[in-house]
Amino acid sequence: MRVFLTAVAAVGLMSSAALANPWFEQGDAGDFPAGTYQVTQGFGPLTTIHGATNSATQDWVDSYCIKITDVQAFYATTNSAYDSNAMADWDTRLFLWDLQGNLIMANDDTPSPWSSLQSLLTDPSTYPHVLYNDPQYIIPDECYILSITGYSNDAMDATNTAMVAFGSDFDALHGQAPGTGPFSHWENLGATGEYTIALNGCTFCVPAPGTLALLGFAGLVMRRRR
Ligand SMILES: [Ca+2]
Ligand SMILES: [Ca+2]
Ligand SMILES: [Ca+2]
Repeated sequence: MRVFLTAVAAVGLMSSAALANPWFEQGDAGDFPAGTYQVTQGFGPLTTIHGATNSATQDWVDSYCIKITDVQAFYATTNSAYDSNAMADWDTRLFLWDLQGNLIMANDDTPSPWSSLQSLLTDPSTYPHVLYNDPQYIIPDECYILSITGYSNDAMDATNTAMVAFGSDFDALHGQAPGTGPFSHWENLGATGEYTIALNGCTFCVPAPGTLALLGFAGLVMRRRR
């Protein structure tokens, strides 16, 4: 009986973990591409990323590796009106990159009806304006880099030209502006603060070893029960 209860407890733990799995910034996440990015580790849906940027420590950007599992359902937002799990009381920007540093999409401010200075990356049909974006670029079950920074920090090419023309429409979903070169560095200025990015259609970049051990343990216990 004790073995059976242990198995039930282990499965119950996995179920609750699958419902909502946060990632908490470990130390300071790198800024990509000049620094590294932080590799999220865990099991099940990745639903929130909690962290902070801080101008006092020159921490202008935090970048995380995530895996997008459901392209249609995918979103990342700091706007609590869009997802009540999101949090940021400052003017955020979100960027999504592939691992080679090619820009997938970027947004500064959430469009109507959730209008706010916080940001939203999701299906292009959500936006009244999509500028230079190719929504076919996300490949299911591939890893991408999600960067959070603040207005008016820009991603720059090697000639110090902003890769995204946010000023042409802050509420739009943007791709890379025509005529700009590959991602080189950040401008490194602007708003910073604490944040919770709410996510959907994502999982962790790599499965956490501890979680795999738990799965193995549960399987062992259930086999012994038979
Ligand atoms: Ca940070
Ligand atoms: Ca950082
Ligand atoms: Ca903004």
